[in-house]
Amino acid sequence: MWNDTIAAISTALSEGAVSIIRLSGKEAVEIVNRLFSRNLSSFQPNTIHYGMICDPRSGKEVDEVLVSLFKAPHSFTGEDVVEINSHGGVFITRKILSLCLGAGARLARPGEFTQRAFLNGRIDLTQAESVMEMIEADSDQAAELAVHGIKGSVRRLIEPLIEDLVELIAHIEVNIDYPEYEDVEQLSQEVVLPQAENLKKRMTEILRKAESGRIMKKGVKTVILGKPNVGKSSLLNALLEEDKAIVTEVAGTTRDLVEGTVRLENVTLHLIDTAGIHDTEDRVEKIGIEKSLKMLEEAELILILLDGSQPLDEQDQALLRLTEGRNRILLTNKQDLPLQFQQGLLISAMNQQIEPLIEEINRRYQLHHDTAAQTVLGNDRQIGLVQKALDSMDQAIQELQENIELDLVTIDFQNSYHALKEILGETSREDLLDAMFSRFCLGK
Ligand SMILES: Nc1nc2c(ncn2[C@@H]2O[C@H](COP(=O)(O)OP(=O)(O)OP(=O)(O)O)[C@@H](O)[C@H]2O)c(=O)[nH]1
Ligand SMILES: [Mg+2]
Repeated sequence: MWNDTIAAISTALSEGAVSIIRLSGKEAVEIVNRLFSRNLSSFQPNTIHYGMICDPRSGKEVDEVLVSLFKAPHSFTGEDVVEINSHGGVFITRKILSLCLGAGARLARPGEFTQRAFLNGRIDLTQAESVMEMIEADSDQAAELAVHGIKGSVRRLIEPLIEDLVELIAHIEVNIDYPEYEDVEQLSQEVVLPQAENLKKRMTEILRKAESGRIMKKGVKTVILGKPNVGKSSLLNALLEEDKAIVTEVAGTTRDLVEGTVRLENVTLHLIDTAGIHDTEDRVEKIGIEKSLKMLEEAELILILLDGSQPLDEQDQALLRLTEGRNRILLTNKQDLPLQFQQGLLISAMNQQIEPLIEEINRRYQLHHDTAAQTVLGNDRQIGLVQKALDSMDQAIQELQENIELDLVTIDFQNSYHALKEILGETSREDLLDAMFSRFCLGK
């Protein structure tokens, strides 16, 4: 518990119908009592009271307000919380806050209410993160993910894994510490291996869904690649349905990267049109080509454009080799002209005939799109920690297969366990010890 009582304006600082000034801490009630026309101490918790805020120094009435009262531990932060609903002017809201500060409160740091809620055990770390994500949500999907997170969906996902791991680790440790104890089954590598594999499978599945969720949230970095004049900028414009990039019949028109974002049915693409890749002595073009190749490294989807009206040449072949094995779509452009060959899908960028490409992209991301709806893990921190837990589990599995002693393998189980606990913001060994001493009745 903290000794100081914090205060802050909880609503956006702009003109509106109402503003909320929130206080949390031991003295929240006392501080507001110094400003409020009524005595909150005599009221029941979870009640709202009408009255006036007065400046204690001048005695003047400042605003007509509604004050909500919450008592520890049944409040957002787990402490006494008082919320003053004032009229929504910027001046008046600031004035009431400054009166609260003058009466003994300290200005809260950003996120401090949520931090106290976490430190007081009202919410776990994933719920605190979800509060932040809800505030930042910019789509239905992001908001839905956040609201489930606030209600503890990440805990419900991770906790069963933690429990099974605790059980396993405790069992191994009891075997090691009390080899003579007969009531507890003596574990062997063969018995433990399937359990470890089962845990690995569950973690992998969680990560697979999270990856889909991440792709859906962030969009896909998509690079349009091809030699000069094949129609890359025309394709960008067709996808964006606007004339964003300059198109001319001159080879080497695009010298720098041109970007745009398009939302298709199943995925959002962050498109990058690049300088046509070929050998050139032109200094500006050369820099553009270097940028194109750099973008290629980071690309998550590559659209390779070929000019169907010209024979496939060595430059095209070089690009095909360069992108071998990547997530790419081959496109033969200028299908309106007599075709010399066809590779991949036929389109005409100039005439906006790109349906086959759009269909293919939607098809490719269909699964991610559907899976994303089941995603629970919201952010990179959580995903990184599940990955860490999985890496340790992989290590453990490898050791089990090599028949390494369980007292060594268990170190990897513990690492895996700690990573999962960290997701929830808990790092103590306490529940491991609890499990050891309570689940196994050792009579000691
Ligand atoms: N007939 C036909 N011409 C096209 C098509 N797509 C693009 N073009 C033409 O091809 C020429 C080059 O198009 P751009 O889109 O500038 O090609 P680019 O690949 O961006 O070229 P650089 O930026 O120079 O690398 C222009 O004259 C376009 O009008 C198409 O589908 N059919
Ligand atoms: Mg171009």
